[in-house]
Amino acid sequence: MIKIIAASVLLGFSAYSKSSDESFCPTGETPNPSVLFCDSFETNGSSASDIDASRYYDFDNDEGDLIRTDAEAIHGGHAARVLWQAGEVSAGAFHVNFGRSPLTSVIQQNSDFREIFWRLYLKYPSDFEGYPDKLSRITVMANSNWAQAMIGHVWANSSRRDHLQIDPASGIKNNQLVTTKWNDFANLSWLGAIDSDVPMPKGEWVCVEARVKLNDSGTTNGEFQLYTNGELTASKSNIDWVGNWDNYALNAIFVSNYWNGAGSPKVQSRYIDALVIATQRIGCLETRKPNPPTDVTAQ
Ligand SMILES: [Ca+2]
Ligand SMILES: [Ca+2]
Repeated sequence: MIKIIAASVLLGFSAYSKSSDESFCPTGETPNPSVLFCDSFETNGSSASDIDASRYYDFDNDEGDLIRTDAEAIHGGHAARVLWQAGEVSAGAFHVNFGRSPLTSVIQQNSDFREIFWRLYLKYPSDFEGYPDKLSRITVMANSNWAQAMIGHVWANSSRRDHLQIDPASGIKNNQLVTTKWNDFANLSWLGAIDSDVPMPKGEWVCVEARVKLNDSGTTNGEFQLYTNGELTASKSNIDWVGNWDNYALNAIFVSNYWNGAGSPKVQSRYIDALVIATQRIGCLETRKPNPPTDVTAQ
């Protein structure tokens, strides 16, 4: 009897301490094979305020400003805090590789993914001034020099900054890779941005999910969608992401905190939580589900 109790306590403790990611995550209690990666910032690096950089291929902690905080969270008790000083442009970034890649990939490194969903929660405090440009992107890393075969940007419209937009770009021309390095703007083709239908609110957590499906070889049936709090808010179809080039497929996601031009107008922070990368629609946390209507009168 004592042994049974001890065993069940250990099991319970083990399951609890393994991870505090969402249950469908690879380290969650009931992993879903469609989920490739999660970080709810519930585990830390060498100190409690260090983000667990070992989860990432590349992690720029903004000289110690991009940290794990318990001041805000939509899932669990912690989130990532991004801190801009006045005039600061770059406030850190992190980057996950997955699938087959010319770079180091530790997540299903033998698989080519042609359709990926990624979701994060973003919060601007109500007194946040302005909007930074960058948020996240998916890309195909095409060689060891970080040439990109395509990029699916999720970032702010530079002239309507409270609106995120999906902004697809291709590094393929005549079925050949023409980019030679990271952000090789001289050789990228811009395929036409679409703004989100809704402005980005402040003072609350917002569920931001995007989907990219590469075109089938030699056709123009690529897709790019943005969902805000679970609703489709931008969509683009008939995208020729990569022609019939197929040396690699979708294999990296970046979260970037970058403010073009003069940088942030003041010292301020935004928060990021509950990042998930999957091959199927992820959706939002239960806490984001709208309450049932209370003003309905039975007829
Ligand atoms: Ca969290
Ligand atoms: Ca900073």
